[in-house]
Amino acid sequence: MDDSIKRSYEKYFRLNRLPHLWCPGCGNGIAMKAIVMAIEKHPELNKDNTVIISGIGCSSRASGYMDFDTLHTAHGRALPFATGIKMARPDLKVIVITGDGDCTAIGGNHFIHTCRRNHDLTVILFNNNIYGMTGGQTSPMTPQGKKATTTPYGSMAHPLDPSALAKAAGATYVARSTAYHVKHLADVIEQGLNNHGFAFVEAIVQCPTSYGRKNKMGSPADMLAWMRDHAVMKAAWDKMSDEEKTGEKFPIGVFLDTRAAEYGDEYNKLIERLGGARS
Ligand SMILES: Cc1ncc(C[n+]2csc(CCOP(=O)(O)OP(=O)(O)O)c2C)c(N)n1
Repeated sequence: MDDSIKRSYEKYFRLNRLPHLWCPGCGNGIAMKAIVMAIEKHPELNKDNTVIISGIGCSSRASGYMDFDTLHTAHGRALPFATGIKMARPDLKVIVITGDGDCTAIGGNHFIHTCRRNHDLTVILFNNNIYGMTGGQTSPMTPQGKKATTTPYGSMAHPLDPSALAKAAGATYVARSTAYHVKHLADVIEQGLNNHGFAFVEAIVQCPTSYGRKNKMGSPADMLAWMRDHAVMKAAWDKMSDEEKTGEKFPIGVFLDTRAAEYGDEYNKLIERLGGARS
């Protein structure tokens, strides 16, 4: 292969599983690449000490393409699997890839309580605002007024903000970025990997097929331009008035970066106090 077109991240992918099943122009590949960019920059992480766990959905197919130890689990249940792996093998870095339906609908209760216990996990939610895999039904994160197959006149409900929920529930690192802001997305994922506790990153990705087409958002490039034009860095967002915050603008950046007792550490302390040894 010509050196100029050699791809530097190939070692992280199962090339025999490609091409992927995502639609042309889907943003999931961008978010998946941002994860390996963050892993590549991390001095201690490699394919042998990093586990990637996903639920079910288009986004969750990423674990099948990534050449790590991976688990493609059940819909909404990636976090219980990840918790089990982390408790059994605290030496491993456990990354979870999930979708907006997977994480906040069927998996919503697991999400709340895994945040609450502050398990040392890095969760990346690929938010395409819709149930992509099953044909475009409304998810809890579909914005009000946007169309889906189950809300042909526009969703009536207020969308769930998983960053606010993660903060309230007890996560210790919370950030958001988009498929347009690739470098920023990789950076916040990297920071999440460095957090000792529950790290949550929302990656906004375009679904041109099920979401964009229904809502007349144009081509995949148009959807990326929409992210560029509507995302506001948190520092600027914090200075905006309430009137300026109305409409479709949304903040990106780090919303929380703190420390709190991590569940596995507390478990170890208990074992020590009781005079036992953790296997
Ligand atoms: C227990 C269970 N219920 C429902 C389904 C059907 N199902 C598969 S993927 C999915 C929604 C996926 O949406 P999301 O998590 O937003 O991921 P996306 O496909 O958009 O990446 C549903 C409802 C399932 N596989 N298992």
